[in-house]
Amino acid sequence: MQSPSDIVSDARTAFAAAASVAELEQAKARFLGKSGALTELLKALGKLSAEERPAAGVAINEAKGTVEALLKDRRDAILAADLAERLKSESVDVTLPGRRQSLGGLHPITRTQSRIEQLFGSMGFGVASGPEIENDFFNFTALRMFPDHPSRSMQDTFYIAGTDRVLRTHTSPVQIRYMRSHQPPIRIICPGRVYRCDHDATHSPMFHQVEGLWVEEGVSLADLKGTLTQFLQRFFERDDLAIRFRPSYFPFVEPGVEIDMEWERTEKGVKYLEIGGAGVVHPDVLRNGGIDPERYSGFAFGMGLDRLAMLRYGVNDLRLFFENDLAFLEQFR
Ligand code: 2NM
Repeated sequence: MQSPSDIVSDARTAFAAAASVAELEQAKARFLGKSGALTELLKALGKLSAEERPAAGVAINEAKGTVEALLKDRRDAILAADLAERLKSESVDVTLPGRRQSLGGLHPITRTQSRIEQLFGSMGFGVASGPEIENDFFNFTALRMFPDHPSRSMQDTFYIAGTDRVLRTHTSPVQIRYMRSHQPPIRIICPGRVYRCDHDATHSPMFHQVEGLWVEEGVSLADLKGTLTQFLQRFFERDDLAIRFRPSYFPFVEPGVEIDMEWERTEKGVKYLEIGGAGVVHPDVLRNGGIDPERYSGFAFGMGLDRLAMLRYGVNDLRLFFENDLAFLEQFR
């Protein structure tokens, strides 16, 4: 059996060799555990004579105290080293430059739509929306666009083969749907995506329209001109912007007009640019919307939302809006 001082010396060596708290616990068991060296010595005390026992007991207890102190010192040292290591590896260099957050922004078409909704909203118009995949009735027939109408041709419209479904070619079907679920007074605009087979600098197969509808007793072409003049002058922020109506034909209105706005003012006069169409809603169209044309009348109009955005922002190619090139879009943030 080892002497208490040999055990202390062994423990000192073993604890110093332990590299982790787990290894230290294993080393501790060899000396202080149930069958550890010091425990065995204590058990053997009973075999000593009465004279030898007190001195041996004191020596063993002193050795036990020393081993426990060595153990605590080593555990503290290992924990301190672990902490220092973690502080080193997990430290943050606060002098490094930060990561930049890039700010998103609304698409110019979205901004234009919001501005249009806000301006018409201030004149009492609500916003209505409806499906982009329409059926023949709502997109064409209800609007008096009969089977031989040219805009129904395969060259103009995206049909869904084997069905009567079409990608809506205008937002007028929203207005038909709205009339069928609401009675006058009706005052709405319908902004949204529409689809036509067309693609060049000024046409995209998907583009945006804003249509409007006001149905109430006594609504006339004069109300139409007042409303659109107000809207365009406020949209372009020019109180003197000239607006002109030219007689035109659309199957869903009678009479119908093209809406022109001032483009250039020279000595010779005003040059105009066409920006939409409008008219007094045809009695048959009101009837298709479930509204009595003997009692009510109304006007409707349609404008290209993308065209309005191009004019307002000075963009000369419509396709730029749909390419999603950030170098272009970032200019509108
Ligand atoms: C236009 C021109 C003229 C129009 C008509 C209707 C409806 F559904 F009320 F009959 N919505 N939009 C209309 C009238 C649209 O766009 C060039």
